[in-house]
Amino acid sequence: MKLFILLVVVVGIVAIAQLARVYELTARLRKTKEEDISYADNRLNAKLWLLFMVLFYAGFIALIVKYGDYLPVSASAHGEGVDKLMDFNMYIIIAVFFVVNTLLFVFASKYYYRKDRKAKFFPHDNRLELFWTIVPSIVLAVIIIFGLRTWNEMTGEAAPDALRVEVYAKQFDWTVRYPGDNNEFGLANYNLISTTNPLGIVTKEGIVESLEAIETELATLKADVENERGVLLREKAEIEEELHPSHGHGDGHEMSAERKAHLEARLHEVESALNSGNTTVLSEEAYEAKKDKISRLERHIQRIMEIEDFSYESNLRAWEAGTDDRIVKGEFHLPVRKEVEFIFRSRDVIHSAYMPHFRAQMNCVPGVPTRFKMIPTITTDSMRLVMNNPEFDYILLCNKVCGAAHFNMAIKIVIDTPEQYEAWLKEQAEYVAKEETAPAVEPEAAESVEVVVADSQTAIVE
Ligand SMILES: [Cu+2]
Repeated sequence: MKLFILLVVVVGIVAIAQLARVYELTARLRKTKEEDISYADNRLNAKLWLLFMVLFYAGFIALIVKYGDYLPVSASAHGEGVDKLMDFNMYIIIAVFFVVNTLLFVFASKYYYRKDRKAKFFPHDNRLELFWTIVPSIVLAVIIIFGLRTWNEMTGEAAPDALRVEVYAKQFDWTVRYPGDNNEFGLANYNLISTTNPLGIVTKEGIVESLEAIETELATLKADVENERGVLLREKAEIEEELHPSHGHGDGHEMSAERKAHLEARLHEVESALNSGNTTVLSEEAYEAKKDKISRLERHIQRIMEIEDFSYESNLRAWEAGTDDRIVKGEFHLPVRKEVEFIFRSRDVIHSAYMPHFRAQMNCVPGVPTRFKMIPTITTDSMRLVMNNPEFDYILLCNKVCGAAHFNMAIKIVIDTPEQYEAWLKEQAEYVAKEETAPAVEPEAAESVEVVVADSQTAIVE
């Protein structure tokens, strides 16, 4: 079938080329120049112009009928406002589209070239200028005011009893955090991000654990660097040279007893390290890389200590707030008809949380939490009935091209009745309790998750 279409297209192009050639030849026979266009030609083109306008409009209307309703009914309270805004804009755009195109085609058709007619010279008209300045200004002002009002409804202050939910983006998945019984999120700090603490929640236990992990790594690295054979041998040679100069210095400068004792002690250390059998042999690059890693880890420790320094007492409450946070992956639930305030964070690059059924989208920016509020109005079960699709699920997608697996960055949203929601929430483990058990990761996803976490850890240490 594809081959057939291709064949038709090729034959068509050949036919048009041949027709053009025939036309050229007949023109030469008739002794007219190619660029001389006859009255009949012009009139034909004028008519075709109108015909094209009709076909163009017919195609446009057909597409609107077929694809105009591309989103299902809005499932959030503000969604109606967004849809109205969208429709209002579309009506204006479509009206302008018809007016402008009709003028374009009809004028081009009506005023085709005729020898006996001269164009009117019409350089300026104040009334016209006023008209096409004032009318668009008013229309744009209305669109902007209407838009701002809808925007403010979505981003305004949430009610004090609103449910707060944190949506955390990273390459390439979503993590959702619920504040727990105190309705207060625990502090988070990127220096504490690890496999067991993907959001970097600050707790005393977490800080101790992170510091221990870094110290262990640091100890291994330091041992490797300190026992490098080549470096030790060089140091030994240097000390020996200083203690027993092979060429007399001749400046009569005597070494102090203190310095001598220090050098001898160090020489002893170096020799016993060399004889210990624990020496390492590293290339210059590997040696430098390890030293580099040591200084990065030391800086990391420094940064973690700074969290602790950061008015420990006043933050103790916030630290404790984190212990009952609930962290979920794969899907998250929200109660119907309850105001939800979303807080968005990102670990690595800009992502965008897009919830098409709720007519909501917000960028997730590293270092800058963003937010908006919404009220879901239709439960997943009801929406399945509305859509006549028992498989239907709400979804939150990444809508910023954020990297190789961007296409796969989605999380299911389940809108529950308040009772279902409470029951679900109870099943979700609290953060500190969860820490003791292995992190819940689906077996088939485990490998990729681990790779991502390892990557981001290096990124953080760097
Ligand atoms: Cu993304």
